[in-house]
Amino acid sequence: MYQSLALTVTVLGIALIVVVFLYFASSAREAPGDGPSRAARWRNGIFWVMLLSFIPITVYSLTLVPFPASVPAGGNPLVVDVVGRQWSWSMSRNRFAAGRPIEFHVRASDVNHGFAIYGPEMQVITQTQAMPGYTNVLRHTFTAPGTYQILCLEYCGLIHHAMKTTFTVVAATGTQL
Ligand SMILES: [Cu+2]
Repeated sequence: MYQSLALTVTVLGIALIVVVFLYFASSAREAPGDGPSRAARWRNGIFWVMLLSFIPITVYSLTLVPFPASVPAGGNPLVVDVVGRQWSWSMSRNRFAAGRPIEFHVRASDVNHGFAIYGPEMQVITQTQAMPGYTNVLRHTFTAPGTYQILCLEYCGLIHHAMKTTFTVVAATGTQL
């Protein structure tokens, strides 16, 4: 949902820039008259519209920070160690039960990598950086069984595109995986 929202905002923003550019390009040869030109009045108007609309958007988006952890308080997460290297991932396990909170402890042994989990429909579910000398903790609770993929989101060398692995999420049963 946030991906399509970001896409919509980006496309609308680009369209706005194009419209404004075309307007000023077409009116650039107007003879200067008394007082501010039409272009200047438009520029001032757009400035105030942007300023007054971005202030409430900024205030609203700041109320969402910090984002709540995706593991409910008091949960008992399963810790999974993940190490990225040129050009593979190693995970301490690759089979999880749906509904069980997972805590990925992600690091790298050589250069920076991007640890991204893709769902069965190849959409990014969650991601973090895999860095040498630092462990990032990524919490996620899988709800749907299926085969998930881990791809590298940060160009890290010649065979970056092949840096992937898979893991399986099975339906929750009585026995915890
Ligand atoms: Cu990589």
